[in-house]
Amino acid sequence: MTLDKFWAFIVQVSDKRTMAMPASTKLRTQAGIVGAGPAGLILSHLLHLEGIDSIVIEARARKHVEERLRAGVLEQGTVDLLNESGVGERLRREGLVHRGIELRFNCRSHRIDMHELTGGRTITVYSQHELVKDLIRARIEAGGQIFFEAGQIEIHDIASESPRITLQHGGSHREITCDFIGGCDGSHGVCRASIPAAALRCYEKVYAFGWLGILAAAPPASQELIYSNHERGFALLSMRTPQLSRVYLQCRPDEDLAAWPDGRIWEELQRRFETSEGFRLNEGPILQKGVTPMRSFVTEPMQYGRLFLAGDAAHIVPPTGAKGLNLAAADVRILAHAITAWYRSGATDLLARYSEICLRRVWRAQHFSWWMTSMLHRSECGDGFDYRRQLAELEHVTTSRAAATSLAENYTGLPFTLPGEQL
Ligand code: RFL
Ligand code: PHB
Repeated sequence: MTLDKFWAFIVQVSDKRTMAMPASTKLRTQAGIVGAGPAGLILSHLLHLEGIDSIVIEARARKHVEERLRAGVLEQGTVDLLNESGVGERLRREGLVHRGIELRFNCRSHRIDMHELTGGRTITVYSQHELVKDLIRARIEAGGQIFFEAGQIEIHDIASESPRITLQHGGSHREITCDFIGGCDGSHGVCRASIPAAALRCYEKVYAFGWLGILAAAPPASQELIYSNHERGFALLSMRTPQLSRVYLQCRPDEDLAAWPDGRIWEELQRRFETSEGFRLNEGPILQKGVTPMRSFVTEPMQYGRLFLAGDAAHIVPPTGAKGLNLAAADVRILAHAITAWYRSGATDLLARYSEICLRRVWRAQHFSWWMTSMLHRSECGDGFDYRRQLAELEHVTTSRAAATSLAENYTGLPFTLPGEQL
């Protein structure tokens, strides 16, 4: 082959390659954030307020994440964080502020006055998907970039100073180089799985039950949440608005929804909430139903190189303590402080302590969530010992001010900065 023919051949081959390859875009940002759930969106928002740019990459469509029915209870500290960072306008208008909860057992109701016991702390009931809508709108209005419906998301070089995220988006291949990656992609995402297994220790507890949850077009029969321990199993009355009840009942983790027509769900719920005074739930059309299995899970550490895990990507709690979203907010608040300190002064101290600081709160919430779960759910085996033990514990919590105060402090949320922590 002559030299001319050789070069013609090379050009032909490389042309074919270019045609076969999808268009590729290289992007650069300071923080690449995987996941547009509460953790990823709050992180992106907090960084933006500090003048730090980020790109959020989300596997699902915007409509999907804005309609996904999940948490409802926000701790005082989470509400304060959202208000102070300027995204609390609708939350203040539409959120339902609660000063207490009810514990129900032996067909009797006992109110825990959290507001009085904690010196004025409350919780706010506001749908997670409404919060997600508020955060997405705030990011987009501020010019933030969120790539919804991204595919083939992979992260690379996390042990280096320039980690990368590659993905498919809008028909083209994208490569995002950044200084930090926020791994906010929930419990089944790619981030945790990208850390070498030998660098992580995972702790897990799987429960023998789950929750069957419904959203019903029926005014909640109580203004406050009711956690009911019943011999037939646990049940929880919550709400989304004064017209919408959110109700859960303990079921098997693999419960078949087909076996639960609406009539059976209401009948079972009425039994589990019964009181000697004849309490009745308000019934109405069931708009959504689903089953959630329950587990406790913690990854240690929550960091590897320049990848920082936050929220459900790092830890899962059973929902009985209403802590998951609140932990996600607490994680990213610390991460935003740590990243900001690095850009301001090159300080690495907070980044290095990120895991340790978060994990103290995570394990506190793990204990509280496990404790609430074990006090309220029916255990399948045994001769009734567990049930008698639960009744003794509930009796104690509802008659001892010290025990009730402990529940109230944990439920409304411990202060964002735990003793000895300086941010
Ligand atoms: P999320 O909300 O799961 O968001 C992760 C996002 O990442 C996306 N994703 C990916 N994106 C890109 N690439 C990938 N490979 C990806 N894989 C996944 C997902 O589509 C998603 O958009 O995690 P985050 O942000 O850490 O937030 C955690 C909370 O969602 C969760 O802890 C709470 O919902 C837990 N939870 C509750 N928490 C509370 O604080 N208070 C409550 O009252 C409360 N109630 C609940 C709950 C969770 C429940 N279920 C359904 C598990 C009640 C229930 C029934
Ligand atoms: C909810 O409203 O979805 C909710 C409330 C309290 C919990 C869990 C979930 O403990």
